[in-house]
Amino acid sequence: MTEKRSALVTGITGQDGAYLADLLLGKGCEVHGLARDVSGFDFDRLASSSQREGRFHLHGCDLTDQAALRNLVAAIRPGEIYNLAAQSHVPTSIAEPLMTSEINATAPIRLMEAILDLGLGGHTRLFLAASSEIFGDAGGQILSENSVMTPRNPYALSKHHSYVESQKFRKERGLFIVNGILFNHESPYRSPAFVTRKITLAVASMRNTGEPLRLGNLNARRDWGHARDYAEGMWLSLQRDIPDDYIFATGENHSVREFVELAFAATGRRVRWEGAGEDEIGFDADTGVRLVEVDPVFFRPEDIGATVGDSSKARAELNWRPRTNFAGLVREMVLSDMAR
Ligand code: NAP
Ligand code: F7E
Repeated sequence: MTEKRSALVTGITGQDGAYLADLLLGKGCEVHGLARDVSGFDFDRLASSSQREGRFHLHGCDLTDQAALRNLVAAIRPGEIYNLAAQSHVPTSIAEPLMTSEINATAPIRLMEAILDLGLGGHTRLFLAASSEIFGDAGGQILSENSVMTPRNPYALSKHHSYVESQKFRKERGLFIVNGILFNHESPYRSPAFVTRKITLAVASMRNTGEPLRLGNLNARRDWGHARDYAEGMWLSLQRDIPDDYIFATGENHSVREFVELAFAATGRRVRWEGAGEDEIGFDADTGVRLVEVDPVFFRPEDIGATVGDSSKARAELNWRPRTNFAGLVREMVLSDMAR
C-alpha cells in the first residue's frame, strides 16, 4: 500500500466501485468515493462499505466538472486514485459519442493534468480502467498488451484515447499511471444493461412473468470473469514500484448461448434450441415453454464476435489470477437474483 493509505475511487456507485471500495476498506484504507449524485443516494451496492464508519466518505462531483474534480484531489491528496467512472455501455456510446468521449477520454486527461498541476506527481498513483474494446474485432485471436489496437465504436475510441494519452503522461511527465486493460467482468452488481445480468434477472423472474427473454447475437463470445477478481487486480497493479499496463482476463471465452444454458440450468431447466438466426427460439426441453427469443433490436451494427485475453503478464508480475470460473460466476448471479 502506498504511503498515505487514502484512496479516491471515481465511479464508486458502479459495479467495480462496490468491490473495490470493500477491498480497500478491508486493507485498512481511507476510501473517498466520487459520485455524481449523492442526494437520495441508494446504498444498495455499497451497503457493506457504508457501514465502515469513519473511513468511507462520499463526495458529490461530476467527473466532467474540472474545477470540482481538481479541488477534490487537492483536498484529499490521495495516495491512490482509481478512475472507474465511465459511460460504459457500448450501444449508448453509439447514440451519444460526445458525452462518452467527455467522460471516458477528456475527464481522465484532466485528472492527469490536475495531479501534475497540484504537485502530486511523486505522491499519487493513478489506475485507469481501460477496456478490451480498444483492440476492436480481433477475430477471436488471443490478445496481449502488445496486440494491435483498432477500436471500432465511440466507447472503444474514448478508452483508447485515454490509454494513449496516459502513456505519454507516464513516459514524458513521470506520473505513476497504470492501465488495467479489463476484459468483460460481471457479478450480481452488474447493471441489467449488460447481457449477463439481463439474462440472470430474466431467468430468476421468469416463473412469475412467463415472458420469454429477448436477446440479440447468441453467438457472440466474451472472456467473462468475476468483478471481484478484477478489483483485486486493480489494487495489486498499484502496489508495484514501477507502473505498467496489464491485461486482466480469464483466458477462455464462452458464447451468450452458453451463458443462457448455464443460467437456466441453475434453476433446473434445460434449453432446447430450434430454428436459426433471427428465428431461433429456445424452449424448455421438458415442458416446451418458450424461454428465449431472438430480437434484432439487440443486434449491433459492428459487434465484436469474440474476445479472449492473455493475462500472463499480470499473473507473473502481480501474482494475480481469476478465482471464480465461468460456471461459478453464472450460478452466483442467478442465485443472487433469485434471492432478491
Ligand atoms: P459501471 O457499473 O457502468 O459504473 C460506471 C460508474 O461511472 C457509475 O458509478 C457511474 O455513476 C459513474 N459515472 C458515469 N458518468 C459519470 C460522471 N460524469 N461523473 C461521475 N461518475 C460518473 O461500470 P463498471 O462495470 O463498474 O466498470 C468500471 C470501469 O471499468 C469503467 O470505466 C468501465 O468502462 C471499465 N470497464 C469495465 C468492464 C466490465 O466488463 N465491467 C470491462 C472493461 C472496462 P452513476 O451511478 O451516477 O451512473
Ligand atoms: O455485450 C451481445 C452483445 O453489453 C456482450 C462493457 O463492460 O465489456 C462490456 O461491453 C455481448 C455483445 O457487453 C444482447 O452484442 C446479445 O456481443 O454485455 P454487453 P460488451 O459490449 O462486451 C467491455 C469489455 C467494456 O469495456 C464495456 O464497458 O452480448 N448481446 N444480446 C447482448 N448485449 C446486450 N447488452 N443485450 C442483449 O440483449
